[in-house]
Amino acid sequence: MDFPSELSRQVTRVDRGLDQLLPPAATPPARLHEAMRYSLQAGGKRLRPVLVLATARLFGAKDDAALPAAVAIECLHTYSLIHDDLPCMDNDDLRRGRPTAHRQFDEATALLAGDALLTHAFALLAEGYAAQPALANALTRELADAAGSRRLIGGQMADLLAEKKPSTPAELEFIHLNKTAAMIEAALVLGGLVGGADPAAVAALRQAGRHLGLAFQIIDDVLDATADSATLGKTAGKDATAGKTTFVRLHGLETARRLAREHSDAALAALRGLPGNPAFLLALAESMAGRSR
Ligand code: GRG
Repeated sequence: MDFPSELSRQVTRVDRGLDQLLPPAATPPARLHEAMRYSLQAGGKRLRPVLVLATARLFGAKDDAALPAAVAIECLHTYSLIHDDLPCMDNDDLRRGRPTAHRQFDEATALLAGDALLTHAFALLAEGYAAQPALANALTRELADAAGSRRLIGGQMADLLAEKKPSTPAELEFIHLNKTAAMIEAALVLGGLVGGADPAAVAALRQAGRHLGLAFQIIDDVLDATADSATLGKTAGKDATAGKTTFVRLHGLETARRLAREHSDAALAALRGLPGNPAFLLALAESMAGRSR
């Protein structure tokens, strides 16, 4: 398998799906729909939707069966980035190499574009899987759990509270498991559910997602401390400026890199236990561990 060309093929499928499954930019009110597309089409790495497609395919899903779920998770992820960048949270000017949504439009439009993307994610699941109500229900529950107050939103709340006082290692793990790993875990599980994975395989996907998510976040901390804003497409060095506790701050760069490696090895081990040929998923997990942006 030629990983770079396969990855670029999958990213193109996601980009096409995003274009097809989002309301056209001219839909009234056009300013809102333009803002939704502006943030979505700014060109993120598309890791979560590609994980959905690759996992669904591993379990034998037909081409495009997983596309609504893949687009849904990217909509949800993008809403979380738009809201995270708002002045009331991270107050950031740069995202995906472009001005953040509230800089490009205005704060209210950015807030509403985020709200609309979050809502649209669930509409996509309801509409895309209407012919399979049990699957639609399972996908909705999975995404709602991952995005809800105990996971993504809870992780974000804990992260904001952590700006006020140093976090313990356990608090930091709570933040990362929920703010970051929840969506990566959900991507693998959504793909598995679309492909009809059995409960044991879903549990293995969850395990892989948890470790992959932790590795991803530790690498994010390392990159925040070592890379520049142009490479990252977002403001670098923010954690240090905010005085935030990170893996790098708690453990130092060397140990953070080792922990990232350990989590990504654990993710790879869980993926290797899956049926079929997970070569693309393994290569994708490896590339997430070795990423530079
Ligand atoms: C506002 C509910 C709410 C949640 C915000 C996404 C998020 C939670 C905060 C952004 C800051 C951050 C470091 C989150 C951890 C997850 C993470 C590394 C997100 C960025 O994901 P990438 O690198 O981004 O996959 P692209 O742009 O490539 O999609």
